[in-house]
Amino acid sequence: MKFCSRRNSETSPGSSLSVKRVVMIGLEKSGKSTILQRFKLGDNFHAQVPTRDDNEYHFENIEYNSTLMHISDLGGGPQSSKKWKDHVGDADALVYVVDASSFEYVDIAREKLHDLLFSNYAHDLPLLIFANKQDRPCPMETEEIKEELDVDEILPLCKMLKIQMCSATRGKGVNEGFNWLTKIMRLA
Ligand SMILES: Nc1nc2c(ncn2[C@@H]2O[C@H](COP(=O)(O)OP(=O)(O)O)[C@@H](O)[C@H]2O)c(=O)[nH]1
Ligand SMILES: [Mg+2]
Repeated sequence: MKFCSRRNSETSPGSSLSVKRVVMIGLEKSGKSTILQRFKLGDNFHAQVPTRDDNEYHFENIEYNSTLMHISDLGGGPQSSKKWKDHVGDADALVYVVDASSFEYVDIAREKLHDLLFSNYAHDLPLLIFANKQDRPCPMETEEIKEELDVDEILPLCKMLKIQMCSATRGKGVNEGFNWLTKIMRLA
């Protein structure tokens, strides 16, 4: 898939829309596609909306808060963290999705996130971390996610960082996260 070449400060012709490129990553099944569908469809979302094969890119243009976001969901299969590095270079912001109900995979989620940020491919970008699946029993909340992902260590590598608890299936927290992101990107 080709990525649009519009950059940071560009505005859409004839409007005051600012155009931003957002890259969404995270382990397979963390809920990336569901978050994107929920954000796109709002209350029209229903859980049966099929999410894409994780080896495929999923790409949406979504206008929100006077910002036209080109959001690419890069997939999260075993090989995908290699391709994350190829695609974050042009990004204006990163969204990292974690399944907050999965204690089993949170170590891998931390490793992949740190690996990407310390690789210098994704330097000094706003980072929104969605702690998804808050509707499931005993999910990790903000403080626990902060510890498990060792957020203090990656904080200096990001322009700004926010952990947003959400449930994509219930529609809680998704808009709040993107609300923060659009505000931060407009300041950048
Ligand atoms: N309980 C619960 N399940 C979710 C939530 N978000 C996604 N899922 C489910 O998790 C599975 C993986 O979601 P998907 O969006 O395909 O993950 P992706 O591989 O990261 O794109 C699907 O069965 C979703 O219905 C959530 O907020 N709560
Ligand atoms: Mg997906």
